[in-house]
Amino acid sequence: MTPPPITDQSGAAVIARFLKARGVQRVYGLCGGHIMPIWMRLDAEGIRIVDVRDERAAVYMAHAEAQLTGRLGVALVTAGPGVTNAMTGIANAHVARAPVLVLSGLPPTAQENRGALQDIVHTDLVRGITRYARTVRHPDLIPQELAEAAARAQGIGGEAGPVYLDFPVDTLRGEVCRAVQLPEYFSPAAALPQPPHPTQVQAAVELLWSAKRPLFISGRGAQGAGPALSALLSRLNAAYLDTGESRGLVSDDHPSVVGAMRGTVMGQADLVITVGRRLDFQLAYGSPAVFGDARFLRIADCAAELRDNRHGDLGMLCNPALALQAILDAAPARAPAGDAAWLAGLREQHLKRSDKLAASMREAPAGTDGRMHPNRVLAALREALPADAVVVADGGDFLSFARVGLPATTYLDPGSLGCIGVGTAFGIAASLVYPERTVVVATGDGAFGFNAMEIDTAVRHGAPILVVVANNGSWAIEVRDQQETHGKVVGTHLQFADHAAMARAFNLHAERVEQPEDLPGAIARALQQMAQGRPALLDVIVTPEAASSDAKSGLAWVPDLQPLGAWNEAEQKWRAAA
Ligand SMILES: Cc1ncc(C[n+]2csc(CCOP(=O)(O)OP(=O)(O)O)c2C)c(N)n1
Repeated sequence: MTPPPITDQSGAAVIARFLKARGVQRVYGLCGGHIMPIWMRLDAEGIRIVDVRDERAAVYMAHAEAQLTGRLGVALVTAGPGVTNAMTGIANAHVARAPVLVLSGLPPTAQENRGALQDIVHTDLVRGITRYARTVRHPDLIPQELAEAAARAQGIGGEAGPVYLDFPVDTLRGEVCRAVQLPEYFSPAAALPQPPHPTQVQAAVELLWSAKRPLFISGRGAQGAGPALSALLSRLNAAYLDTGESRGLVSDDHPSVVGAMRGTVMGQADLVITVGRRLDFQLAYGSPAVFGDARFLRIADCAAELRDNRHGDLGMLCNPALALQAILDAAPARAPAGDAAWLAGLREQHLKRSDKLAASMREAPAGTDGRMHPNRVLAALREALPADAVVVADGGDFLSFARVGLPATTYLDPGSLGCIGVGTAFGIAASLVYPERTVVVATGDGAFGFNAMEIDTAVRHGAPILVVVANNGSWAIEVRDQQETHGKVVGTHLQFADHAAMARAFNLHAERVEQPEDLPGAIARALQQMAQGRPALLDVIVTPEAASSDAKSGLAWVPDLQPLGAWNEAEQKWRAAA
């Protein structure tokens, strides 16, 4: 008996047409019977299927694409283990508030709850980590459910984030009534402009122009606000800190950029302005123990970035780019109130520290084991990479070194879920989104292992990324925590495995590097191969003895009140004093 055909009016065909109409160019997925109708219809519509080796990677890639482009990222995973494998990726997109649509299948309705192959209630599993999670049991509901899911993912009427839909196979094969295929479901939903309220703009102007030491901190929600933010920083003599969520938004050359003085400026500011940024663990939860009696101005388009931990003196629920522009327009003639000498002093120290770091990285000493310092790898990459290279950082200690040591205008990392293992998948998506740019994935050997198999996807899909594995034969940041906190090392050593041999097995250009002087040549050869469209991997042996700032700050041992040791102590004192 042959299965029924997947017609032009089938549920699967309508899903593919919907995605095409919404401008989706790529769907990341791993095949299976329960989603085959959608898979084949995507191909028929000319949507590129990027077939991966683990569903988790498919969602990571959709997430990276969404974060890089601001558009919907789409992953297609099969029923049962396809969905459970995808869940870490969905959780990561949830925490990152990335607009990702995850699609899956289910056994046919007539077999529901009878012990069918891969029969499990997916929506129960993903509900807590999605903005919308539904099973679509009738073909006629498909257009409106897709439109609703896409709108929720993009934060229209709520907070952006992942959404999930699945379809019993008979729904995919069944025909969708033409009458319900309304054009309005297929045309992209217009995001609301969300302008700020004029009264709040005026209040913000008063706050901003009364501050002597204003500090702006940007995050995810600041996308598109770069020009207005840069102009406002100059108008106010304000200091600026970026975060991993918004690297590249303000040029490193801007006199307000003081990233190397993070701790100092957080303690000195008298007004902190968050632009689309949560006051999460990376910002000491906005605690007065760290920020003193600074006032807060929160500007965001969603609740999570508006009043998490601190409501502040003013919270503006609106589009942050529009808010900053409105503030600029409302105060055309005012001289800056910000203390120019304060800012200039911070900037000078920032530049000094940054130069000192760059110089020390080039000469960082080897460990007592004779193996090179991870900063030597980063210094060599700094020399060789073009200015517009996309950097993906991943790992424990190595992520921490790379975050500060490898400047980039476009940057991705595991984010505040601490979701290590995203590196290769994020890199592949970045390379597909920006085929003309160099993409480098700087990863620890532990982090690389999670989705190492995706190097195969990179080769098959012509994503010429450079994966640099900092191979220290361990989960080093955890080793150090065990040594220092518990006096014993257990279950945290890996092999100094030959990742280059593994990569060659999948047809990458690959080399192992053990001496710092061999790095420039190896990187140059890798870049040459990448220019021919071939991904490359460098397996660089580094010492596990180099302690990163994250290791020294106490992040690894998870203090009780604050994420870092010093902040924890400050918080204890502050609470005790009350
Ligand atoms: C999925 C996941 N598992 C475990 C952890 C805990 N963890 C954080 S950093 C780290 C070590 C990473 O090791 P590696 O990538 O080799 O980098 P290194 O510290 O050696 O530079 C671990 C296990 C995590 N954050 N995420």
